Amino acid sequence: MSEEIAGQEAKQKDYSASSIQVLEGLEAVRKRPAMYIGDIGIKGLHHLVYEVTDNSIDEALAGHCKNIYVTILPDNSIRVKDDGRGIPVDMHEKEGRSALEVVMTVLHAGGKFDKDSYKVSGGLHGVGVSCVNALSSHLTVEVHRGGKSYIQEYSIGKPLYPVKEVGSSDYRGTIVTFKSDDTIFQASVYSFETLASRLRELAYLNKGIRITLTDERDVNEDGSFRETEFYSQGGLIEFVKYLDGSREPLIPEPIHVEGGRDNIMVEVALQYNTSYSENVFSYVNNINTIEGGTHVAGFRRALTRTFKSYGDKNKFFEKLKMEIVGDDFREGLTAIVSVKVPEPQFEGQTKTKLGNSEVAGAVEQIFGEVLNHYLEENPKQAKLIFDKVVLAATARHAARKAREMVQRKGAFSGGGLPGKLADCSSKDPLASEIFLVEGDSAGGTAKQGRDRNFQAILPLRGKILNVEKAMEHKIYENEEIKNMFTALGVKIGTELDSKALDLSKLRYHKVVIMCDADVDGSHITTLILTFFFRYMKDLVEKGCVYIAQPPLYLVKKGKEQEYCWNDIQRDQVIERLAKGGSRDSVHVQRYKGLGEMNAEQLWETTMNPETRTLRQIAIESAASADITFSTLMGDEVPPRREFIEANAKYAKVDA
Ligand code: 0RA
Repeated sequence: MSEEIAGQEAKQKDYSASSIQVLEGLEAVRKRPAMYIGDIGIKGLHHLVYEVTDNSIDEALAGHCKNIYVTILPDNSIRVKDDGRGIPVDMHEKEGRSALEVVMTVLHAGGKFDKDSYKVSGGLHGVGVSCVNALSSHLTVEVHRGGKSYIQEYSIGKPLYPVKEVGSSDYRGTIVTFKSDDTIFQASVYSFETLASRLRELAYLNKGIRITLTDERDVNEDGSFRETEFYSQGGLIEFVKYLDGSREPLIPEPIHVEGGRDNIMVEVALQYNTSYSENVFSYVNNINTIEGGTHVAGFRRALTRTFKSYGDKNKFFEKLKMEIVGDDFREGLTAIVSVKVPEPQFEGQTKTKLGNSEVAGAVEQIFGEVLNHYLEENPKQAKLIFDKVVLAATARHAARKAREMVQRKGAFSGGGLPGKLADCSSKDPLASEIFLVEGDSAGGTAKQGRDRNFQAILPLRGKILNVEKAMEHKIYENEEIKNMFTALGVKIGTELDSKALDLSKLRYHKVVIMCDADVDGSHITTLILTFFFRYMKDLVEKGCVYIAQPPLYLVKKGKEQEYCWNDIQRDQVIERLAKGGSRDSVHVQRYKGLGEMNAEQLWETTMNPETRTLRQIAIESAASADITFSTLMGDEVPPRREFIEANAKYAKVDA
């Protein structure tokens, strides 16, 4: 490989030496792609787009770019175009080749030319565009700069020719087009929704940037493409309003803070709503820090301290019989904490927890001052918030008692397992699975069909409680929910944090929701998922929650029969079994419920690890998951209708 490159540009003295290094770098990326972009599945695939977009966002944050266009091309190539300054194309002295080529082929070379601005954005892995290049079967970069345009193409990261000038141009900017390498990625098809939700988030986090997403795979009747534009002038204020779109606000406008200290930029927006859930989303350099960190700690500290001292001073807590705690100030709170930090230190299991200690103080001071000012200036709003806080403290007391009841029962009554649970014989959680089954009758079939060595069955009675609308103590009093807690061996709440989850005694590492393949079944699945998302989020984040996929049809002709999971499959099988003859001899059975299958069929199609398909539940974005659940399961009807209408067109055929 080294000879190839050396021959190409022998006139540059250092060219071959630096190129060998480059190739080794890119080779490392191709050998261990997961180390650089997280994984080689659907997530990693989308990550490629974020890596490229982040460069354009950086250019925008430096004040040189206003528009970013992301396009999914018909063959699932991606084009990212911006109107920034264009990547420099002049000779890079040390490397002996064009700066553009260096940016595109050297690991971490991205921001090195511009010492004045630090790279603020950067996907989770922040590896830069050269990684995307290494993982693309083909990539083209086009630069429009100084009245001229330049181009270079690459195959799996290797330049096909030196950067060439291709003509004059009155445009200014960079265009990167790439096709992911099918020999590396397990997936190649992009999801419009997934890209849209990240780009929407980026638009809110970086106000003033216009981001357009176009899907050329999806042509409208008039010949135009499916397209959405994301632009936010209000930034986090609008983000909070968007997140709370289906909740009833407590105060008329979100509280908003923007400031900086020691090179750290801090922005916070928060709103209180009439619900009971806490939704604090945090970002560092546009990365969603799901594990929190010092910025969140600073925010919480300022919130508790400022509210507590204002409440004491104004005698809001006098009639309260219990001590007020931090939790009480966060019920019905939706907040976004976004910081931009020059050298972020990421810690934690998923490297999404900010470690920089100096950030805590910066956030605490900047946010605390503004919050205090807000309370002093807006006594009416302050009163609304404090009435809610006092209620929250009272309810917390009730919830804690209810929660302790569940856990005491779990710990002391003969192993504490629910009577309805048909447990498996294995005691190894890693090897064990539990099926949460809709209804006693399907539960019975599943009990007969299962492999009792490692599969447990817990039948759930009909529609479980909608936790999105219920107060916390009601949730711990609900029979089906109590059963889930005790069967799973999951404890919730500690002295310090009422929502903390203890998974150390988790009894099954696969939790499979198995409901009928009809409207009611989907509703029940959604109710159960809402419960897991709000009360056992860690379990979902660990990838332990799955949805079973029972077949929709059995197509039969004589002795031949085949199960089908969607209409397209069904039609193909009918065609095949009819063998060119009449389709009337072919018999199609539509399964509406699990109950229509016998134990053997249920095992064979839905439960047997050798033949079944499970859908693993992953949280792509905490913010968009929150929107989905609050809109679908919350109180307000109009946003729900809008959501369903907007998504109906794109719902899967087999959903
Ligand atoms: C470094 C320096 C300069 C521009 C960029 C990077 C740049 C990179 C990307 C990646 C995607 N779009 C981009 N746009 C710009 C320019 C420095 C100068 O012109 O003085």
